[in-house]
Amino acid sequence: MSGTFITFEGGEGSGKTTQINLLEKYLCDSGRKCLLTREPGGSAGGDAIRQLLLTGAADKWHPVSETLLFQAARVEHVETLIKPALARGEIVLCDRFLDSTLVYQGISKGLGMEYVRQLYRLTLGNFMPDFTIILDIDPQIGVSRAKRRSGNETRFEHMEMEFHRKVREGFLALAVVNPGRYIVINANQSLEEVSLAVRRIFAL
Ligand code: Z5A
Repeated sequence: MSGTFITFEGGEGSGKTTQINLLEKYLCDSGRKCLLTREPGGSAGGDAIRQLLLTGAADKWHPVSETLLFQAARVEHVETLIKPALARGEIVLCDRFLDSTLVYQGISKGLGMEYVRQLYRLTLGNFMPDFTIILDIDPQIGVSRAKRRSGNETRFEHMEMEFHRKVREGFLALAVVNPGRYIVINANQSLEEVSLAVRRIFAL
C-alpha cells in the first residue's frame, strides 16, 4: 500500500477533532490528497454501530460485547474505506483507532490489552497505523471541554474521573513501549500551540 495511515488518539475533549481538521486543511493546501475519517464510524455499517455504542446508559454493554462492536465497526471501516484510500496513495487521517480499544476496553474496562490485540489480529492481521499522535490532556480539562459539545453521544462522558485518568495513563504507557509509532503532544496548551506542534511533525 502506498499511502500513509495516521491516527489521532487521546482522552475525551483533548482536541482530536479540532486538530485533525486543521491538519487536513494544511495537508490539502500543500497539495496532498487526504481522507479524513473517524472511529467508531467512517462507513455505513460503522456509523450504525456508532449509534449503538455512544448513546444510552454508561453500563449498557458488557465489556466483551462492547469490544466486539468496536472491532466490527473497525473491520467495515478498514476494508471498505481505509485500505482503498491507501491503495490510491492518499494520506488517511483517522480520529481514534485500535489504540482507543486497547486503552478504553483493554485497560479501563479491564479486558486486558492482549484480549484486544488477539481480536484485532484475528480480524485485521498486521494492518497498523504508520504514525499515531497522542493528544495528552489533564482529564479534568478534557471533560470540561467536551461538555461544551452538544448532541446525544454522551455515554462515555458519564464515566467517573478515575476512568478518564486510567485512559490517560494507558495512552502514555503505549507511547513509552513503542516510541517509533507514537508522538505525544501536550494538549493542555492553547489550540494554536497544539496545532503548531502537530504541523511541526509534518514540517508544514
Ligand atoms: N471509544 C472506545 O471506548 N473504544 C474505541 O475503540 C473507540 C472509541 C474508537 C467517542 O469517541 C467515545 O468512544 C470516546 C471513546 C470511545 N469517549 N470518550 N471519552 P469520539 O472520538 O467520538 O469522542 P471524544 O473522544 O469524546 O471526542 P470529543 O469529546 O469530541 O473530543 P475531541 O475530538 O478530542 O475534542 P474536540 O471536539 O476537538 O474539542 C472539544 C472542545 O474543546 C471543542 O469545543 C473545541 O473547540 C475545544 N478545544 C479544542 N482544543 C482546545 C484547546 N487547545 N484549548 C481550548 N479549547 C479547545
